[in-house]
Amino acid sequence: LVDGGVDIVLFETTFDTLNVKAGLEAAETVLKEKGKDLPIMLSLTLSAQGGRTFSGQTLLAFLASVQHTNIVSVGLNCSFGAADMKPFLAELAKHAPYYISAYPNAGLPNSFGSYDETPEKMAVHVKSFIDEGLVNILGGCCGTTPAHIAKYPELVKGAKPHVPAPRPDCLWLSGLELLEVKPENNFVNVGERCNVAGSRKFLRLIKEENYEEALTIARKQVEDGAQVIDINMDDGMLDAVKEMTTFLNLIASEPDISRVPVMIDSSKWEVIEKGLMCVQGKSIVNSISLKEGEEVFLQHAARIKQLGAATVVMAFDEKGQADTFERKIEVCGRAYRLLREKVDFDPNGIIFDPNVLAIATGMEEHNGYGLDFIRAVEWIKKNLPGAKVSGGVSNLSFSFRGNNYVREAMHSVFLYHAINKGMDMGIVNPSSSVLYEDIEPAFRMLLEDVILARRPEAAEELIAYAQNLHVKAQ
Ligand code: THG
Repeated sequence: LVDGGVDIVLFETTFDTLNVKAGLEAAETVLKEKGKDLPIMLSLTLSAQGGRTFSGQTLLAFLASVQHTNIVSVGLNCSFGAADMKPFLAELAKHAPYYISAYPNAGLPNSFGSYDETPEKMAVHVKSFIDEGLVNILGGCCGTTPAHIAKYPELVKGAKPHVPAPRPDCLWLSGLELLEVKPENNFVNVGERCNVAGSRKFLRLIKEENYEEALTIARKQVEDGAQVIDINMDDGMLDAVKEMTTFLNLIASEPDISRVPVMIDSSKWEVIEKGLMCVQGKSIVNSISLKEGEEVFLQHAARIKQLGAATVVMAFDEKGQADTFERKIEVCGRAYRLLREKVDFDPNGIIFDPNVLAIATGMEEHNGYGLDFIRAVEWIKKNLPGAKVSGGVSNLSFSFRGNNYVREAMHSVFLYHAINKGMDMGIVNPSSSVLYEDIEPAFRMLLEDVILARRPEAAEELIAYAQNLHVKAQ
């Protein structure tokens, strides 16, 4: 098409977002190759009423999925007649930061499958799109004729064109539904249990290829309140690319799970890239870092941007994992500057993970890890505009494995303080039930002493307390 001399590239009657994303990526690649800067238009068709795409997304979830592309317009075609299209067009017009197009059918099909809305009738509906400032570009789809289109010039005379909505200034994620990560919304829970390294049960089910039951783990997390689910298939005995793509494809056909965005968790780049190619929503990559230097880091970031995901950036560089406050802010600050200056990565999609490390392990040098994380959260939120902060909360209590009450209480006290400093999201066990307010005050004080490193003896006291609790429980 480009070689043939088209002026605009239009994706129309689109019904599957993953397909659209692949097409948009192809268009971007070809245009770059040919050195052309043609506008790209995108037009969706919707399934019946309800206003979802055929692949099940709401319009807002769809907008999040294509947010990374440089389309000039988005709109609706086919699906309904103009009258039934209007509420969905209005929703797009309200939220999409693009020009809006509409080319409806001539009404709904009759029992013979043809369309019989007259040019006069259709013009009345189209006029209301124009009068309400919903559109910039108009046309006709099935059943429309030159006589239908000939009505339009009269209608648009003197009309005000639609003004695109501003770009969102928060992080948009999506599965079948939109998830907006912004301060007014609460802390975002990312479910940790679909992780072969973090759940013995999940590992066993994946090894046995019992995907049906593995899906129930994902489903339960969403039921328990997970707003994103982390998926990790990194295990020496598994083909991680195969397991990740299999599981993501299975989730895609379970609407009660794929309602939420996914976080693709792997230390292998290939798993991340192949995983991204399975998801229609706007997902999170977990993770990239400066571990292998700037070149690889930027190459991965550019590819993530092109595939349309947000990304977790671990505080890790060529020297290793950042464990102190100073190291955490050094690495995060450097990564932020690189992402902004070298790849123009959307700052809202940069999610720093300043490393939640185990505390009260018996090693004195670990005692400051909780506080150093919380201080890093505060620094990132103050100094790196737009960036989000996340962390693997259950890491904090690794030395209390088997003692779930103590672990959960530690997590809730830790989160209370970290969220207070601006932590946006965390990888957690969503079925955890210990609330900060319900922890017995003396115990809570001890936990605060440990987590905020207020007294050097506190860690030993917590270890003794936990052992005592454990003995009592037995
Ligand atoms: N940062 C980022 N990603 C991460 C982590 C992080 N991904 C993995 C991990 N850390 C977060 N996920 C988990 C998942 C489970 C546990 C801890 C962290 C966990 N599991 C129980 C255990 O090991 O005791 C499992 C018990 C069982 O088998 O059921 O604690 O920090 N970006």
